[in-house]
Amino acid sequence: MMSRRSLLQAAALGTVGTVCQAADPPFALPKLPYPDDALEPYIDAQTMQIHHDKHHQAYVDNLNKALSGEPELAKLGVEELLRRLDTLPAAIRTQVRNQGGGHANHSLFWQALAPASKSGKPGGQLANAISQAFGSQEKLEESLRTAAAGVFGSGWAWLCAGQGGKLSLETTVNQDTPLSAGRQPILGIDVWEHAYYLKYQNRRAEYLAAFFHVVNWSFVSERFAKLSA
Ligand code: MN3
Repeated sequence: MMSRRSLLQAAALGTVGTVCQAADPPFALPKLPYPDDALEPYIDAQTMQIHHDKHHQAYVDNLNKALSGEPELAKLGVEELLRRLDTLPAAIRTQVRNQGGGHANHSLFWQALAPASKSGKPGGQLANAISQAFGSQEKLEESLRTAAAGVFGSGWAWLCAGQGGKLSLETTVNQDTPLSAGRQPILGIDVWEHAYYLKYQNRRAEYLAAFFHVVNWSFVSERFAKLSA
């Protein structure tokens, strides 16, 4: 470790080039785990491109802007910020709720999708929990579709893992997340029109039927197992 004095001397000599380099913003857009067109024909490439590269990027940029004066809070990470939404400074709370919610919700959304050939089935613990809570995978999907179809305006339908590995369904409006209510989402269905309008226009039910062809059940199963451990 250089002393402050020798650091200043080194800087003066031009040997420390990184002293004044601006830090990277705390939040970054995650890469899609598959190509834009991997979910065709169920979710089209153009929708994926705009949804990820434009919409999700905007949530990340706006969250970074909102947290630019709060480096200590930014270090907590987006999920922890959303869990403690009620305790955040009023000046940033709404932006964390909307932009941070958008960032966290979409980060989970991409991971919980996969090309139809790799969609698979719920495994192990999750398969058991589904038959206990819903009777069958078909009934779970039907309940999720019904919940998602019933969201008025923009929002999400969620499958959540609760205490003792219990499953529950819920819906949220805008970019609200179950995290802020102390629950842990393992699969989310985005029912904002930007998620489906190019291909399905007003036919949300068709999008919802297509959605279940491209769920990454091995990801959702692993997430559930980790959270229930
Ligand atoms: Mn979206």
